[in-house]
Amino acid sequence: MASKLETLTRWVDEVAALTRPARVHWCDGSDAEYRALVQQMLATGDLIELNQDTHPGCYLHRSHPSDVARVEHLTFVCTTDRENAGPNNHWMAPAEAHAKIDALFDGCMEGRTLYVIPYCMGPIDSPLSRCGVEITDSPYVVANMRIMTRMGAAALARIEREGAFVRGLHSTGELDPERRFIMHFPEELAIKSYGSGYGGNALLGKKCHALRIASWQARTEGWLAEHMLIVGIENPQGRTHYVAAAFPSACGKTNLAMLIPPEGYRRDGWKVWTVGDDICWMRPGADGRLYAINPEAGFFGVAPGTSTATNSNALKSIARDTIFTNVALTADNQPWWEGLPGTPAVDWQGRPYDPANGPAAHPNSRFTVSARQCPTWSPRAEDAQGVPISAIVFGGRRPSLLPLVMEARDWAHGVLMGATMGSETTAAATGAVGVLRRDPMAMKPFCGYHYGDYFTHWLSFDRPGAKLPKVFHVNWFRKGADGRFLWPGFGDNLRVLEWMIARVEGRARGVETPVGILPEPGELRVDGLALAPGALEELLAVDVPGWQAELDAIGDYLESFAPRLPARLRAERRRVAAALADDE
Ligand code: GTP
Ligand code: SPV
Ligand code: MN
Repeated sequence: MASKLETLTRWVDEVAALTRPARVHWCDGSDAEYRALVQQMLATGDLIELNQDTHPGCYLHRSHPSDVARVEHLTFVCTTDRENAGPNNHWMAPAEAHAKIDALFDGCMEGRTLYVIPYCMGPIDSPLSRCGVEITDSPYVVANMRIMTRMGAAALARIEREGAFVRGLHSTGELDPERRFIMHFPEELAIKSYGSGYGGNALLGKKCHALRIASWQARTEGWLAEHMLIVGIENPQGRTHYVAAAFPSACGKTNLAMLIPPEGYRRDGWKVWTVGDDICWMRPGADGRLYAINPEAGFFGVAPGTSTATNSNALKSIARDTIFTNVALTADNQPWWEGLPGTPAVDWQGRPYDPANGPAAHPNSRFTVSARQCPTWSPRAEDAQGVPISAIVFGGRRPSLLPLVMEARDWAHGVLMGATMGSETTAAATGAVGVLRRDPMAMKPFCGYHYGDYFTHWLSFDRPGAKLPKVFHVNWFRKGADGRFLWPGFGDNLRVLEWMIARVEGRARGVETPVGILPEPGELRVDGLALAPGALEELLAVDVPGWQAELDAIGDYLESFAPRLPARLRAERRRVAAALADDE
């Protein structure tokens, strides 16, 4: 019988025959390999050295100006049966997709190095982890994958043991937006990405594997692959609850995962532990609870807005050994973005800074850093069995209507809350910014199959013996009449998490409303908080006519997934609508 690695070497040979690189390099994941790659990229200009006195081991990468975000309109899920991709995905027949993209790969690596990157998503010894191999011609991708995944020899050994791995093929190509595709073949556990060097399009372990392909695998194997942060909240008595939260791209996952408790809470002994900031894989344990791992080993975080005031943990994490992408520079070559003190000298495209050209840093500029550099990195973040989840939180940017926090009455109601969440779009994907769109479970760009089947899968976790987390919906982005945020957000979000934990432990009563359970007046700790007069009342109000209109919109949206919409979800929406009608 052929060795399990022979399958891999045969695939590498096939890809090399198609792409015709000058060299093939198998990545071992060592420090020496990383240093050599950095030196090579400094020589070619792919990386620019930052001020090594203030930022040792830090470099800047400037992407092509047309290649700065995920491209959802060029992202395809290629299933044999079109229905299985669902109305939530762009679809192409597998044979057509392979033909189209293989034509682009033909000879595309001539004169370049083909890198083979074996990687493991999740702790190397965890039964929840899954492996993949990315082939790429981009040294920038290799360097980022080294930070974001467990890459190299250990992953290769696991692949040799298990045999199974996700195949990802990537080439930067000509960076021509007309010749750019991100294609997924869930039935083949394969990904092909051409024409972009940007994060979610090119670091295939991240969104392509750990969400689109993994969500498909998770459905067949009985687990969940979600666009969620994982954070541990330790109370003054030393008890830690783990919370998983799904917010759409650029809506606050990294910030919540690294939250700094407000002064009063710090004094009392509250602590926050970071387990993950973007992706969460969960499955039921023997005790019926959901256990979660972070499949990633690093953070690919949004730079703008990161400051001592908002996220000093992130700022401390990125003080050394970090790759910055599309940020601006100060006169003494330090990385800079909107939200930091000081002034930029050079913008993200390398031009002398001129406010007439827009922000100095690209709004979707990013940092790539090892999770181990985070001061609040959880001692349990690499537990093979994962951490037990006490609460699941959904949320998005909703300038109106959605209260600061509400709790679902049960799992089905929670699934409805997640399935109908919406958010204003952000710079994390190309296209208009600030438009409300529905983004179920923050997975609209990432669910690798039909949303109707996905909702059914979520509902299926409610079964005998299950001890499911409580489900909440939050909104840090409510605005007042003056257009300003009503809630200070960031560290103060712990006040809302404390209430959730009190609910989980049965210590807070809450008040039942037709749309969910809200904090009773006085249950939310607001000492030391400077809120505008009336802001708290507004944040916790239930606007019945507004909700009736929302429920109508939700109904129309859910029906877009008929005939695969689970009846249970339709019934749940009707129940909430009826409760609202009774309330009038
Ligand atoms: P992705 O990496 O794209 O998935 O994003 P993310 O969900 O991790 O978002 P992140 O935490 O990086 O935050 C994105 C933006 O939202 C930043 O500009 C933050 O400053 C801002 N933000 C985060 N949390 C809050 C909050 O509680 N209130 C307000 N007003 N803004 C916030
Ligand atoms: C997101 O857009 O949700 C990100 C960045 O986390 S990317 O890796 O591009 O998906
Ligand atoms: Mn994300």
